[in-house]
Amino acid sequence: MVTATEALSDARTWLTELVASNPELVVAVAIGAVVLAAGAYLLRQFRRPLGVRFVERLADEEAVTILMHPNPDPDAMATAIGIGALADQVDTESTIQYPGQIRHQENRAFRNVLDLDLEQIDHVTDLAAESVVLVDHNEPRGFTGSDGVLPFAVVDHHPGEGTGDAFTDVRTDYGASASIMAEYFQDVGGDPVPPDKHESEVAAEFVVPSQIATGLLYGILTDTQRLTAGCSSADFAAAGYLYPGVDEDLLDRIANPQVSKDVLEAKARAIAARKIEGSFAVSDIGSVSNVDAIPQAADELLRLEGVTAVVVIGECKGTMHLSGRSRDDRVHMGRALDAAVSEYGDASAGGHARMGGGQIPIGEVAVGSDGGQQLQRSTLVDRLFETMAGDL
Ligand SMILES: [Mn+2]
Repeated sequence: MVTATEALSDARTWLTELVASNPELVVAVAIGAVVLAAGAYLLRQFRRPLGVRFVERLADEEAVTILMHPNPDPDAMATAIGIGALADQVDTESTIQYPGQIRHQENRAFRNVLDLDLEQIDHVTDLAAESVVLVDHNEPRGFTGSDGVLPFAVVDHHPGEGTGDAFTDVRTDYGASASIMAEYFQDVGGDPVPPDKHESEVAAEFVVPSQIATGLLYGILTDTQRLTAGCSSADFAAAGYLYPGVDEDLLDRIANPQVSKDVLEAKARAIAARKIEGSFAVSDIGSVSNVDAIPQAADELLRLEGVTAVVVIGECKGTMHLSGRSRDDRVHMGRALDAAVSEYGDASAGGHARMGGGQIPIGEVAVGSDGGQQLQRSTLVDRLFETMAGDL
């Protein structure tokens, strides 16, 4: 009979002899084991939801700047406060900052109703923390020194080359950054807090405060034209997830802000003064006190039945502002505006196919670059019709 001890000792001797005669086999086995372990680790890392990875990165930082794009809209603001709430829940300090201005009534209402603490910046030295989380855009812009900023993280849904040093999540198939943000909460097992409950009444480790859930839902709604355009099923899923936390009274106040007299007057003048040629409309509304009223008047005019492309011209502080909209495949609005103002020396215009804008210093319109000949505003209107029709 062979005892267990003898069997073990035999096996040892066999193994020792094997190793002694084949040292390369041992090395191969060792390398194989290391590769397997590393592979398993990477696979596990890769499989973890992005929200979990993002929150881990966030928790490693002492303080972050959450940076929105110039003139932030509700989607940018909602995503920023979402990240702020996550940072708060992992004890990371955060400051939300933005270049430009918050002027449009919809954006002001969003900020005021939700009582948001947002800081305006002009220069790179204004950034509150070294680690910058970019939201709703992927390359810093709109302030002095923005070129030199290497973001720590990027959370966005716009196409672009921008990346974050530690974390990049750009989902161009999503209608809103707020949808990505909602998914992060979901990834870490967060629960939306119903508006009639206190955060402490929700047992989850992470919570979506009602104010944040409401803001995120509105961010999704505005960036997708109320879930009718440019959205994916992920945006619907995000809205569904947030819904139990949404405060309908707050949502109503954000979604239906009072409109200023200036804006309504500009819209009324745009309708009354419109000139129509075919399916194109151009309207010169004269002087306005609020430049933001001009694009809103253009949006309104485009709703008119039978109209497929519009340009509204308004004057403010010595400058003519042009705002164009097109839902006509024949009209590339950015190019049409660019061609229309090319005559005027200091003018600039451009934009996308569906949306464009331009500015002309008033002096340029009165005295054209063609040797002092007076260029009337009616000439500009004619040129706009011609460039929209592709005749110039
Ligand atoms: Mn957006």
